[in-house]
Order: sequence, then C-alpha cells, then structure tokens
Amino acid sequence: MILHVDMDAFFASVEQRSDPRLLGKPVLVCGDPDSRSVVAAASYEARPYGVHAGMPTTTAKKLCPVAVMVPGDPTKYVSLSHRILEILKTVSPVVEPMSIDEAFVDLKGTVHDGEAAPRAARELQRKVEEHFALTCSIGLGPNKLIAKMGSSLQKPRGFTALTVEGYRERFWPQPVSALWGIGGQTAAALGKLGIQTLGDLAHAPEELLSATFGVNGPRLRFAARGEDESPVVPYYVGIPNKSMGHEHTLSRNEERIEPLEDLIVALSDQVTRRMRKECYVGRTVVLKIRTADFQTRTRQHGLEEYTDEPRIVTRWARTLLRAHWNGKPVRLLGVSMSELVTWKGAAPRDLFASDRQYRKMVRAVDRARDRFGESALLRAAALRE
Ligand code: TTP
Ligand code: MG
Repeated sequence: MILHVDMDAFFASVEQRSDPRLLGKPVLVCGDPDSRSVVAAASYEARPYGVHAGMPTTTAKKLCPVAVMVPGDPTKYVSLSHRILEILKTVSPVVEPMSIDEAFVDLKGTVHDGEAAPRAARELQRKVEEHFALTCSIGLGPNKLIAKMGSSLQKPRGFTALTVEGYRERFWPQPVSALWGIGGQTAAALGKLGIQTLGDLAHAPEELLSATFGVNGPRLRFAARGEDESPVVPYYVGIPNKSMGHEHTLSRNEERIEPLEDLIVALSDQVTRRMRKECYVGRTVVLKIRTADFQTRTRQHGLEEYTDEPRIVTRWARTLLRAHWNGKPVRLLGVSMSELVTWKGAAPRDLFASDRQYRKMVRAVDRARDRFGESALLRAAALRE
C-alpha cells in the first residue's frame, strides 16, 4: 500500500495563501514577467480558460486576460516542500520525494488493513491543510506506478484508490502518453508500431518492443500492465547529504588576507556555476582552510534560504575566513555548499530570480563561459596582484 501525494497547483496555491487577495482568482506563477517566460503554475481558477504549465505567458494572458501574474519565489517553494515532507513522515517514516511537490509514502509497516489506508490518506490531507493551508491530491495503489497514476485522476483535494484491475480498467483505453514516464518521442515511436493505447502496449509482442526499444521494450510493457517493483526509498537513506565544492592549493603559502579573499571569490564562482548547471540550490556554506603546518579546519554557516548565487556564497565564505583563520600561512582553501536539493524539471531556472538584474548577469556570464571557456570572463578580483 503506497500513497502518492501531489500538491494542488503548488506554486499558485502558495502565492494565494501568502496574499489572500489572490484567493479565488485565476493566478499564474511565472518566471520573469517582462520577458518571454512560460507559466510555471496555474491556479485551478485559471484552468477552465485552457491555461497550463509550460505555456508562454503571452499566450496565457490572451486566453485569460483577467489572470493575475505573479513572479515565482523558488526559495519559498523549496523550503515549504521540505516542511511538507516532514509532515508526510508523521504518517510513515518511509517517504520518498519525487519532485518539488510530489512524494511517495509507503504504508507498509504502519497500516495493516485495507480499510486503514484510505483513512491514513485523508488524515494526511487534513494535516497538510491544517499546517500549511494548502491542499493535495493522493493516489493509493499496490505499487508506486499505480499510486502515481491514481493521484492525477481526481484533483484538487482528490483521493483515488486503485487496484491493478482498477488501473487497467481506467488506463488501458487511454493513449500511451498517459503512462508515467512516456514522453513524446516514445509515444511517437510506439505509434509507428501501431501501438496507440496502453491496452495495446500491455498486449504487444515482446520481440516487437525489444527490437525497437532494446531493454526498455519489456519494461514499457511491464509498466503498461500496472506492474512495478521499485521500492519507496526513504529520503534520509536514498539521498545522501549532497555537497559540491572546489578547492585550490596555493603556489606559495599565503599570509595576507586579501589574496585569500580573492581566491574565495573565484572558488565561490566555480561552485555555484556547477550548481546552476546541475540544477541545485544549497543552504550551507562550508569553508576549508589548510595551513602550512597541515592543520585543516572546516567551518560552516547555515543560510535561511536556499541559494545558488555566487555573491551570497562569497559573502559567507569570507565571513568564515575572517572569523576562523588563525593567521598562520595558508596552503589550501576550499569552498563548498552542502544541504543541496535539486528540483530539475520542476521549474524553469529563471524562477530563481530573487534579484532579476543580478540573476541575468550571472546567467549571461555562464553562457559566455559555456561558449568561450572559463577564462573568457574573469572577475576583477581574480586579476589583482
Ligand atoms: P505539478 O504538480 O505538475 O503542477 P501543479 O502542482 O501546479 O498542479 P497540479 O494540481 O495539477 O498538480 O508541478 C508542481 C510545481 O512545479 C508547479 O506548481 C510549478 C512547478 N512547475 C514548473 O515550474 N514548470 C512546469 O512546467 C511544471 C509542470 C511545474
Ligand atoms: Mg502538483
């Protein structure tokens, strides 16, 4: 018995909750309102107008001129997402986050009879609403796949329990694209084989699928049948406390603070660049100092909000240096970020715009370095001698 929990119109509901004037109104959360950005989330009031996530905001505005456009505030959503996971963990410790607003909860070990599972789901919905004034929809099934497919059937505030047979009844008549994980390319390739519906896929000859999709062929058929053996991997086990860092050994031991501060600028730049590339934001800045006598100390500072901005990392790494360097000649410095979370695919990157001009500048520098190499643009601090 597995639950799949998906928040309703997540970013839009969060904005409605923060500003009660938006309650009951069509709300579109977008990246950068004055550029050609896309809709990240549409409130349920906006959906009858045909507006959906991924649509250019200009199109959305035409379809729904009364919609209120709100720029997204990603750090708020990431923090909230983590707090919601904590609530899910009160129902069962086995919670696996799937995206910024989705998670699986394995009830095995917590709930022992079939009657209790729907009650646990409703209880969870109540708790989430009570704590955050946000609603979610839940699917209940014998495996992750069926739970996930079920949660989309009734929204918002929905609850859908499906058995394998129930899943087949509901989904076999649907196009293959309805299956979790099937994108446009796979759907088109299946179409060429004459496989249109999930029922077709569930009954397709295995050799035909293998010939086109290799090892994924049988997997597709397996999934179409509603079979899935993947475990719910609890996140404190499944996702190690990820960190990313860069360090540099100086060509000669350094006794002055200015060159060390300049090095921190460059290291923070490199670390956050990699985070942006791989879609991570982090909440702890870590500084490593190794002195000439090979003593190594690491000191860290926890931030209130998740970030991938070089200036914030630089500021705190420098503060740590000033506070904790004992003045002995330095051999090596390292800057890293830990408590990283990713939300790849959950949101367009431009949503990180806390200070739009600064973000634009950082991204422009990223693009220039992508094209012309890391040394194409250097910070003035890196040139100081
Ligand atoms: P979804 O769960 O796909 O959408 P939703 O929560 O807004 O609406 P629903 O009630 O149908 O579940 O995505 C969760 C959040 O991820 C969404 O609120 C905003 C963000 N997101 C993007 O930023 N870009 C996207 O293209 C999508 C699909 C979502
Ligand atoms: Mg959602």
